Amino acid sequence: MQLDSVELFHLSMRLKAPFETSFGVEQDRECVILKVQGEGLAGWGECVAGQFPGYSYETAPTAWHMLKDFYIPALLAAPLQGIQDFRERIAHLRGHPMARAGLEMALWDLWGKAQGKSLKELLGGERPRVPVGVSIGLQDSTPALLQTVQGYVDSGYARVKLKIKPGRDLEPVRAVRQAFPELPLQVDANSAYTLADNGTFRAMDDLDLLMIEQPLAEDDLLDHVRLQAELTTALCLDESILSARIARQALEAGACRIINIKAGRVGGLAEAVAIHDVCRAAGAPVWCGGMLETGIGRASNLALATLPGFTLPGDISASERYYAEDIAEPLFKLNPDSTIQVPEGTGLGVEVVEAALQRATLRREVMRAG
Ligand code: OSB
Ligand code: MG
Repeated sequence: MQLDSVELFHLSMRLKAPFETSFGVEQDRECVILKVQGEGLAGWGECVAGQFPGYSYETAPTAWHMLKDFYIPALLAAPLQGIQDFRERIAHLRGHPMARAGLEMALWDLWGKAQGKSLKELLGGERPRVPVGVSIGLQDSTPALLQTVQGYVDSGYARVKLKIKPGRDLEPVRAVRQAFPELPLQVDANSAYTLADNGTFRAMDDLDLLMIEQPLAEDDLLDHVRLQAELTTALCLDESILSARIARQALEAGACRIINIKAGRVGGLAEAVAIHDVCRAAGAPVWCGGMLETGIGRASNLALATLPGFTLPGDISASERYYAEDIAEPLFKLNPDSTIQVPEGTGLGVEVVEAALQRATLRREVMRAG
């Protein structure tokens, strides 16, 4: 396929409510949107690197640099033979998974449109809709948290994830468990603890949680093995799982029993599928994580979550949970059974609303082939 151009958009979008995690508060979410054009078609991708390096070392500006100076020139250097061709061309470039994943997503969208296939079909997905939950940021008080949880339960979310950090863990999580005894509930620490905090997690063992997500540091598989051995609750790794190889090693070592898959974190949808396959072979359940995506990244997450190993609800909430104005249509709505419909159209199956995209754009640049 002959490619003509790649366009980059650095976006800032106001969240409906600030999203607080153990690494900081986000009110205006940044990302880089990519538009790849060729043979009369356009493919869109979303790079989930944000404003500051809290979740990972990447930021929208570091991703912009990697895309502009390395990944896009490599892509535009020759006609595209397929996704694997692109992956091979950039394989010698180290790191920056979110940057490469954003561009790869645009190629999947473009490839799907060229082949007349949906991303779900291209990835080998099966289901027409996927079970979802909601991820709730740290709240200012326990009463505020209870009210927020009630609001999401009332709007139909059948699984809730609570963010925790040291000093804001046992008390609020216990309160939610007490108020919602039957609610499928899990927590996410975003790497904020050390093994010295094992007492906190042992106490959580009594709260009937689905899982405890990423309690310890990203580069600390060994202490996760130790912590998992002390708990009956399953650990789930997010930040630590950067490739299919690490996923295999984490499961083999017993560092976790569940894996959160995010295409951005692992360098793209192809690697995400490879992680899914590793986990499926090992009998470990996976679910699709989220990075507060726009409709573009949300469509990609939904397609990924149709693969058969995604047996747990994803952090893929309805569009209205995030932004007053999204940049893609149609908006994703929550069904009464806490599922979301997966787009049927070719590629990602969404249309970008160019006026909304423009309103959110901080800077924009076009790179052309040859
Ligand atoms: O750790 O899963 C996480 C958002 C930003 C960065 C990291 C995480 C999250 C979420 C939000 O939990 C999930 C969503 O997109 O709704
Ligand atoms: Mg997480």
